[in-house]
Amino acid sequence: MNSAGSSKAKIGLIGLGLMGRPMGLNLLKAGYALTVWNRTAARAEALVAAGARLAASPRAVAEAADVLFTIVSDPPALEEVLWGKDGALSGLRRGSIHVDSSTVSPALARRAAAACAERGARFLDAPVTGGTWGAEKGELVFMVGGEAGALAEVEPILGVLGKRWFHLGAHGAGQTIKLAMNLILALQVGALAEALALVTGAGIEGEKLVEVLQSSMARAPVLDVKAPLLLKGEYAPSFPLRLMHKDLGLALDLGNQLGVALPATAAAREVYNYVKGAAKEDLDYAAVMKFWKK
Ligand code: NA7
Repeated sequence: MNSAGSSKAKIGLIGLGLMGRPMGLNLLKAGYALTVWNRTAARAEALVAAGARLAASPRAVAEAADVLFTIVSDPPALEEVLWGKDGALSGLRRGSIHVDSSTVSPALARRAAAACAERGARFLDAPVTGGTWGAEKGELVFMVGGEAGALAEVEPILGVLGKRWFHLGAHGAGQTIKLAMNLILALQVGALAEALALVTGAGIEGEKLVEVLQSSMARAPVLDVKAPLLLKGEYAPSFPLRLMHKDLGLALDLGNQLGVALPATAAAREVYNYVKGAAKEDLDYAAVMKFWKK
C-alpha cells in the first residue's frame, strides 16, 4: 500500500464552505494531519484553531497531500483551484489520489481525471449527499466514479466523513448519479411547495397535507426535513438554493448532451430560477416555496 492508502495519509482539503469546514473538523478529530486552503482565508480560522495547517495556495495543499480533497461550489470554482494560478494540479504528488466532492459536470470530472493521470496521480469523482447535517455528523453518502483500487485506498478516510459510499463506474459516473439524485430532490421539494400552495389556497392548513402525505405511499424522507421549513417559512441554508439551481442546470446540460429530454427538470429550474433571482440572501432550496408566496 502506498502513502495515499496508509492508515494516516496526509490529507489536503481545498474549499472550506458549508460542507468543507465540518468535513475538515471530522478529519482532524480522527487524527489526520490536514493542510487546507480557501479562497477567503478567514473561513479557515476554525480549522486552523483545531489543528489544520493553512497553505498559501491550492498548489501548496497538493504538495503536502497524499490524498487531496476538493469541495468547491461549481465547475468554474473547480477549474480555478485545479488549473488557475498556483493551481492544485501543478503541485500533485505522484501516487497521490485526488478526491473531488464538489458537484460538477461528468465531463469536467473526466478532464480532471485525465489531468491527474498526466501527473501520475489518480482521481475519483465523489460528490456527496447529506447536506451540512451529514457533514457535521460524519454521515455523508459518497457517489464514486473512478478506479476501484483508488477507492479502496481512500475508504478509511471516507469512513470518517461518511457512512456509505457507492462505486458507480468509470470517472463521471459519481457526478451523473448525483445530478440525477438532486433532480429528484428538487422535484420532490418543489412538488410539496406546489401542493401546499393548492391546499392553503383552498383554506386548509398545510400541516394537514404533510401529515397525510408522510403516512402515505407518497412519503419522502427529504420531506421530513424540508416540510417543517416550508410550513414555517424558515430557509437558513443547509443545501443552498443557488447550488440546487446550479445542479439542475448541470442535469439539463447532461440531458442535452445525451439527447435525453428532462421536461420536469426544465420546469423546476424555472421555478428555482425565479426564487434565486428574487432572493436577497443565501437561502435553502426549501425556499422554492417563495415562488407561490410572491
Ligand atoms: P459553499 O458553502 O458555497 O462553499 C463553496 C466553496 O467553494 C467555498 O470554499 C468557496 O470559497 C469556494 N469557491 C467558490 N468559487 C471559488 C473560486 N472561483 N475559486 C476558489 N474557490 C471558490 O458550498 P457548499 O460547501 O455547501 O458545497 C460545496 C459543493 O458540494 C458544491 O458543489 C455543492 O453543490 C456540493 P469562498 O469561501 O467563497 O472564498
